[in-house]
Amino acid sequence: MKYWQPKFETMKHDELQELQLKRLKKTAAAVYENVPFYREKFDALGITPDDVKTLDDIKKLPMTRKTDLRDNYPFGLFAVPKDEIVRIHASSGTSGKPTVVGYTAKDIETWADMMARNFTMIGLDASDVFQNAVNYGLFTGGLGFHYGIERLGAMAVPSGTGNTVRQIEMMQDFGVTAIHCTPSYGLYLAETVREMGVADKLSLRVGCFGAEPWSSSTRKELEDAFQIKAYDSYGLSEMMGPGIAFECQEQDGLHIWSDHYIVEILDENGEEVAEGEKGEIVLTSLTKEALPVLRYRTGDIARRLASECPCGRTSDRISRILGRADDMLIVRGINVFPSQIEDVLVRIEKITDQFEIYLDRNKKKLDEITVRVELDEDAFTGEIGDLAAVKRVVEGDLKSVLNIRANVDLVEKGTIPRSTGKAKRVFDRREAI
Ligand code: DLL
Repeated sequence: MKYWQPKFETMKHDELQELQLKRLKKTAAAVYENVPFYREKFDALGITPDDVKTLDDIKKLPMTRKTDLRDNYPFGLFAVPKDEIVRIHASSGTSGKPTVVGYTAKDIETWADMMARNFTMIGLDASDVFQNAVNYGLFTGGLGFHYGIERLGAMAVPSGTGNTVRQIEMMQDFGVTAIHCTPSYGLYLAETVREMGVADKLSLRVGCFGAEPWSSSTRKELEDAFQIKAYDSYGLSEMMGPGIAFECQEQDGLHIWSDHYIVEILDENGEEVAEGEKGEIVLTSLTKEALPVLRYRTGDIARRLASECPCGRTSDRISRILGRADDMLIVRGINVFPSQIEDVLVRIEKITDQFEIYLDRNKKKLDEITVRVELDEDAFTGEIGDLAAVKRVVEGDLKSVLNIRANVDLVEKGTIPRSTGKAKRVFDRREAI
């Protein structure tokens, strides 16, 4: 089967727009009626839901930020009575209270179908055995994927995270054909598969990776290590969780499901960027019942791609996530994205794929960036000269991409903690001095 919900996946552009407008009007009315936060925002802007007459009128609507969910913790933005909520999830974030998100029974259905769409799109069906190696808790990646796997009719292996050797044994014993995990955990699994020498005993053909940024070099690394096709999966709790945007077999950008979300790509001032330019993804949910969200500023940076795709789906499309508005490091005035550093390191032989970035301020009050990388076991010859040579290669490659000098701290393999979920890569110690 090629499509899970062909009616929506291949809907003609004008019909899709008509559907979006109908659903946008309904969502605007629902939040105005049921969520005091939005009613106050509408009142302050002097608008009512009746002002939404065309899709372009979305620009009149208020934006929503993560802080708005925090300020209304835990259930303040829910648009239905608590009795109708059948599940909550939460994203931990780095500081303060988590953001809590809620789902009605219908929301869970919508989400499962959206996931099943994605799986069908990457060639999976009921015959597949799907290992879901992410945290099954408040994190949306666990149950979000799980319900989609069951909806598709495939066999779910809810392995969760941790015990990496056991994970790999499960892959062998159960004949696992598809896996989902974070890309950083994927790299760690790949490393362990190599150490166990069982790469040829696996039946994997497909991997879904997401929940954190990753580069095309990491894709190649994962595809080579497991002999799979690796697909990018994007999502965020506030919009449901994973599944809202996914790569198809073209592996050239993500389909973002336009019958469920409206995408805007905006600049810092909240204006639409010029066609094809990078900007912040701003999303409006069109079908969410429990927690409808207008113009959510995701903080994720991407480009809009042309919606035509050889796979036949007509949804909007976006590039992979190119960075985060708030993840950009400014070192001596130069913008540095952790993803650029990852991209350089993954391509260098003799070091592992693990890394950490430290930012410090030296005695002259200048910023220093130090990248800690691990030497591969095979590359350790015992000769100081060889170590110095590896270090020079890493320093040189980083300099040519970042345009600033980065110190390289070469450490023994296994020194950097392996993460099973979202990896913490950046340690900014500049405030400490
Ligand atoms: O990470 C949902 C998810 C689970 C997505 C499993 C994919 C797979 P949150 O915990 O709310 O939700 O974090 C959302 O993670 O705003 C991005 O910054 C980042 N992120 C998610 N997917 C990707 C991706 C889940 N494919 C935040 N590439 C988002 C880059 C991603 N960043």
